This record gives sequence, structure tokens and C-alpha cells, in this order.
Amino acid sequence: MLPRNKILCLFDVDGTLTAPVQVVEPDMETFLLNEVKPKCTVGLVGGSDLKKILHQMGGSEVLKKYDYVFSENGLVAYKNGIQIAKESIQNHMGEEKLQVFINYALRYMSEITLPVKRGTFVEFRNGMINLSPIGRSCSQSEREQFVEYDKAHKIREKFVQDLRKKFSDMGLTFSIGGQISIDVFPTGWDKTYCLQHLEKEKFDEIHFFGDKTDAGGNDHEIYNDTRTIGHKVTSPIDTKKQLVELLKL
Ligand code: M1P
Repeated sequence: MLPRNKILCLFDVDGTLTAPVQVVEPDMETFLLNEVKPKCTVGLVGGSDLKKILHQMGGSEVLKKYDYVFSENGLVAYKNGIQIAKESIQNHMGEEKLQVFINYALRYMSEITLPVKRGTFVEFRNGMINLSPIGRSCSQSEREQFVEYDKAHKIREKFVQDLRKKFSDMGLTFSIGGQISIDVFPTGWDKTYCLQHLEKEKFDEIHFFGDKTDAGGNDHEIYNDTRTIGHKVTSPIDTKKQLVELLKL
């Protein structure tokens, strides 16, 4: 067995350590901290922002309990409770390019006619821009109506095709994730982004555990990355079972 500082177990949060959008179970937390952590370095990597990861994993003490905490796929990175990196889309793209992009997207959306249109067509987040032709402030029933309209008229599909053509040289990825919007982020800002923060640590093995490892899932890239040994899990119980086998607990 490798010494603790040579082996890293890196965990997706949602669906891997916790049930989807739930808080970690106390016995899972005890298992991670009392059985797994003495055997290997432990890191968390989630697509959500830090606030949500801390909430799901047990509060602000999480930053000190785990060796690494990577929120927003590692755009915000902590090691032993200390922030070691912070990146944002405006810093990466620069204001000028950002405005060219946002202005174009708003112009495009202003020319679409839908059954209803509401507000917040552009939501600016730390690591991505979320574009919604109906507007994020729509009601639940308006959201559901848009889902059906979009299926029939391919509003988002056509929008993505147009954006890909128009901004082919901007190094951006356009993804239809949810129901009413498109996520736009710099190519490579998936979970593999966090691996750059680990390079100088020279781990012999980095084991990644995640549940959304299939193509299109947000664990896919890091699970298949040559720098990691990927473990596909189906639930927190399965994660625990696989750890017991891997670490011979
Ligand atoms: O399911 C993930 C997506 O959830 C929301 O999408 P929508 O509001 O379109 O249903 C957004 O938060 C989006 O960014 C995210 O990918």
C-alpha cells in the first residue's frame, strides 16, 4: 500500500458522497474522516459553488476536514483550509470579448418569438454564462411550457449551433444542460480543471470516484483522464463498498 501522501482519493459530491442534492449522511462522513483519510489524501470536487458544497458536506469546517476542496470544478480551490486558486470567466475572457459575446447573445434572443418571455436572459456566474431564451424568472408552468415548445421548435439547439459557428475561435463550450437554458464556459473547465492544482504534489495514484461518468455526464472527462484512475459508482453506499476494497479497510 502506498503512503498516505502518495495516493489521492478524489470524490464527486452529488450522487457519489451524498444522495442527489442531499446532505452527507453522518456515517458516510465518519467513514471518510476516520477510515479513509488516515490511509490516503482526500479531496472533494463538485460543479456547484462553494456554499452548496459546504452545505452538502457539513458546513464551513469541511475546508479543514478534507485535504482538498474544489468547488466549481476547481475554479475555487482550497488545500488544508487555505485558498490556493480562484479563477473566473471575466478574468479568463476579459471584459471586451465578454461584452461582444453577451451583446450578440442578447441580440439573438431578442429576435426569437416564444409563447411567453420573461426576464433574466443572461445569468452571469463565476465560471459560466447561462443563457435562457425564455428568461430564468419564468414560473414553473411557463418553464414546462417552454420545454415542450423547445422540443418542437429546437430553439436552444439552433441557438447553440449559431453560437458555435459565430464564436468558433473563442475556446468556448456550449452545453444544453437543463430545461430552459444553455451553459457557456471555457473549454476544459470541466472537472479535469482541478487536476492542475495537484500537479506539483506528485501523487503516484489519483483515484476519482463519480456517478455521472457516461458521455454527457459531468464526471465523464475526469473519469477518462489519463491522470486519474476512474471509479464509476452508483450511490454513496457503492462508493463506500469500492473504497473498502481499494484501501483494504
Ligand atoms: O441540470 C443542470 C442545469 O440546471 C439549470 O438549467 P435550467 O434552468 O435550464 O433547467 C441551470 O442551473 C444550468 O446551468 C445547469 O446546467
